[in-house]
Amino acid sequence: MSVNLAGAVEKLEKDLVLQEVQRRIETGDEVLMILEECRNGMTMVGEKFQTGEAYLAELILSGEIFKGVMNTLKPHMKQEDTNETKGTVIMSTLEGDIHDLGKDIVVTLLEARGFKVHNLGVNVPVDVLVDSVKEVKPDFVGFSSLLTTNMKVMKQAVDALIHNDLRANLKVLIGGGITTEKSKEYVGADFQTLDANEGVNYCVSVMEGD
Ligand code: B12
Repeated sequence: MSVNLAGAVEKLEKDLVLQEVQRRIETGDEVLMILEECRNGMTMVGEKFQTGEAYLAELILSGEIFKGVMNTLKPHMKQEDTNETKGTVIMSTLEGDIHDLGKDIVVTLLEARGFKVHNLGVNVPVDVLVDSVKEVKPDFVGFSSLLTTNMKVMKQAVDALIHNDLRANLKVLIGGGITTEKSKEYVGADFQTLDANEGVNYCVSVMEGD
């Protein structure tokens, strides 16, 4: 019998979530569909946190459950059969924000599609990002952001790239729960999405010159 995955994540039923994810893999369900359902559950936990029905401990637990889901799904993500690097990406969550689950999905999918990814981690200061761009000369810079307060830091980062004459040679993409088309304009990014796979498809299409 099929279990409501988002509901099980919302109720923080770790064992049930992991069993169901395993069962869905065995029955041939799409990895990205499974991920999306779990993400919906995380959003529900977030809503409960906002209304005071859940506490920080529940947020932490939901994060641990999601990491377990990722560990189960990772070996089943399709690896593109190529030795050629499609392009280079620097990914980070900037200063003030430590959410990394979405960022790490993007990193995994990019690598699976043949991109070389420099994952700078979380809470990354703008000057560290700029130094890394100078050194790596990536085709793309990706920011993941889950906090409204982080929006201005992403803008500072793009401004710093412009100031250092680095912006023209790369595309900036942003994603993560709080980002919107409007924030893309504010930050000065080229692309925004709430869907990791869509972000990867964007990178592929830029590299293919579409
Ligand atoms: C889990 C969680 C945590 C965990 C994070 C664990 C971890 N290792 O990441 C912990 C417990 C640490 C945490 C802490 C906090 N959190 Co929190 N957290 C969440 C929660 C429930 C889920 C986030 C998540 O991982 N979702 C699943 C992932 C897969 O989704 P995603 O990030 O959106 O990623 C997808 C896409 O957006 C896309 N994507 C993501 N990034 C990128 C980047 C690029 C380039 C691309 C192309 C695509 C892309 O790909 C992914 C898959 O498709 C959210 C609720 C929510 N609505 O999101 C709150 C939430 C983000 N947290 C919130 C808050 C307030 C906090 C705290 C301030 C709480 C506190 N009082 O301490 C702290 C902040 C600490 C800090 N300085 O960063 C608020 C933010 C509100 C706001 N608007 O600013 C939220 C929205 C909860 C709420 N509704 O109030 N949190």
